[in-house]
Amino acid sequence: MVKGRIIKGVGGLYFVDIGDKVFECKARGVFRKRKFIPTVGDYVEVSVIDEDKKIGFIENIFERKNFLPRPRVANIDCCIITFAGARPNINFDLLDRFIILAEEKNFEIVICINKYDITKQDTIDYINRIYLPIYNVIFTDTVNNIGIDELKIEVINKVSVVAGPSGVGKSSIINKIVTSGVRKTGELSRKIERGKHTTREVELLFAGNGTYIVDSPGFTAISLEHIKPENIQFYFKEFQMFIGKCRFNDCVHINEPDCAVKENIEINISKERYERYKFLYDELRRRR
Ligand SMILES: Nc1nc2c(ncn2[C@@H]2O[C@H](COP(=O)(O)OP(=O)(O)OP(=O)(O)O)[C@@H](O)[C@H]2O)c(=O)[nH]1
Ligand SMILES: [Mg+2]
Ligand SMILES: [Zn+2]
Repeated sequence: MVKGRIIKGVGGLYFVDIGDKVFECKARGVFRKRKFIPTVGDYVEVSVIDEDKKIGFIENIFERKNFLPRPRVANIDCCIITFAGARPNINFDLLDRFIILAEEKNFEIVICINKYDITKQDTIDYINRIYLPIYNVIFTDTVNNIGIDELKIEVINKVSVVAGPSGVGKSSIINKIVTSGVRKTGELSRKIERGKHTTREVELLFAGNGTYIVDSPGFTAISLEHIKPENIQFYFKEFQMFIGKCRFNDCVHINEPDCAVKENIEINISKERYERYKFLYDELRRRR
């Protein structure tokens, strides 16, 4: 038996990277019987059927540390939340929703603001004021290769998923990072992708030893309905050092008196992020 990692799955066939080569494997029937679907990113044990033809069977799947249903990937380390500084303009409500989802999954987070070449100074200042104190923010420009080296350093030895709205340059960035497999970019590829009804194939793209990148389709909306309104506070990173310091143990930091979170607005917590917290809390409460 050899250990490896599923990097791609196509119609019941799994490509397993075992270090120096890639084996084509089928999964043992037991997985089907248990309705357990091997997933890109899974660490597996493979029994070799043919060493030369590189064919084997997946015998065992190791426990996952996390799982993302769309794109379907297991064992993600890092999420590169990607937006464009312009064209399309940043929707900050959507950005915060991406952040909340990534925080909920416990992914490491990098905020990537692409199209730096056409980004207005006002937008740069806003992001630097609101997000730079709490997250790792990297400005990139795939036309002039700005910020790409910085991003490469962040992803070394990790599996990183690049997520964000459509047209922000996710595939363009990935093409600068990966060493194999060119991603489709631009308008044409988007049309093709939209027109297809089949599930888009997910793949761990190789970007150097132990380093993999996963592309994803553009998300225009993010649902947070599975999160209880009173839990949304735990996914606002800058609130965490004040939670537990309010007068009431179950404080949700909206109307309660002596609230440590509210007392820190415009000191350690930006008004803009707090307002978006309130908006999301209200929205999730109304839906219950
Ligand atoms: N000005 C500018 N344009 C860019 C930059 N990066 C990408 N683009 C352009 O933005 C458009 C969209 O790029 P893609 O890489 O396809 O975007 P995507 O996020 O993968 O889009 P989807 O696959 O639809 O989700 C293309 O026309 C790119 O040429 C950049 O840094 N600056
Ligand atoms: Mg793309
Ligand atoms: Zn409070």
